[in-house]
Amino acid sequence: MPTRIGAVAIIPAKDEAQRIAQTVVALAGLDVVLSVIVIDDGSTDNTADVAGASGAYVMRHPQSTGKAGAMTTGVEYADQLGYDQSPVLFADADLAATASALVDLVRPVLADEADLTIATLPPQQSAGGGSGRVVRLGREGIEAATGWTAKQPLSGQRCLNRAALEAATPFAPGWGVEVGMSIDVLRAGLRVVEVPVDLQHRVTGTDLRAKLHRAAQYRDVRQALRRRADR
Ligand SMILES: Nc1nc2c(ncn2[C@@H]2O[C@H](COP(=O)(O)OP(=O)(O)O)[C@@H](O)[C@H]2O)c(=O)[nH]1
Ligand SMILES: [Mg+2]
Repeated sequence: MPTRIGAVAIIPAKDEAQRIAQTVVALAGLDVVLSVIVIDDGSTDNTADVAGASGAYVMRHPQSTGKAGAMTTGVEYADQLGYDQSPVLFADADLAATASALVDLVRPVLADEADLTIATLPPQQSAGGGSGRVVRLGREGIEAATGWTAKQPLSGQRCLNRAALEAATPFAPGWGVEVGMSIDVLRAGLRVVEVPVDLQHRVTGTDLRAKLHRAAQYRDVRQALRRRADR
């Protein structure tokens, strides 16, 4: 059982061997992080080994189950480790050393000033290639469902207390998890707060892989919204 007050960090990761070590070490070094869990979701590189060697608890899916699937496994693993009452911090694997800034996301939840905090990122050092189509879909969908306008509706950097986690599960599949989570937690009447956090991640470019990523995001966000329509 945890003796300190803090959150358990959960990182869904696929093919992140280049960055996962720095991300794990940055999070593990925070006073407000009790433990770091990495769910390797069917990587074809050695993400799992690197994460384990960096001090994380690691669980590996032999096949990819999507981001939400990895997050669900992460929560189950946290519960098994005895963190079943602790807030949860979800962090993307590609934040590298900047992940240490996530302390700013955890503090308001520990202080009971918010039930769900969501990091908004500053302008990124490398330019992105997206048109913002998925961002708009997510923002407008959350707004239609709840009246709340998200600055960065797709941000995966989120800290939830147990009331918010209860409201947010089961997660919307795949890349719909963030938009579904915001709607479900708001509809439960809980406090959702966006917090600017000084983070840098790998910006998705304009190549075919990036376009496929955005297409998959669009499909999953739309599905999350459809399943929450008229409720
Ligand atoms: N579980 C799971 N996670 C993934 C998959 N693809 C990417 N990720 C992770 O999801 C997070 C966000 O992915 P990223 O490529 O940074 O997306 P972006 O920030 O939206 O451009 C990172 O931690 C990735 O390692 C996948 O197929 N399954
Ligand atoms: Mg990213």
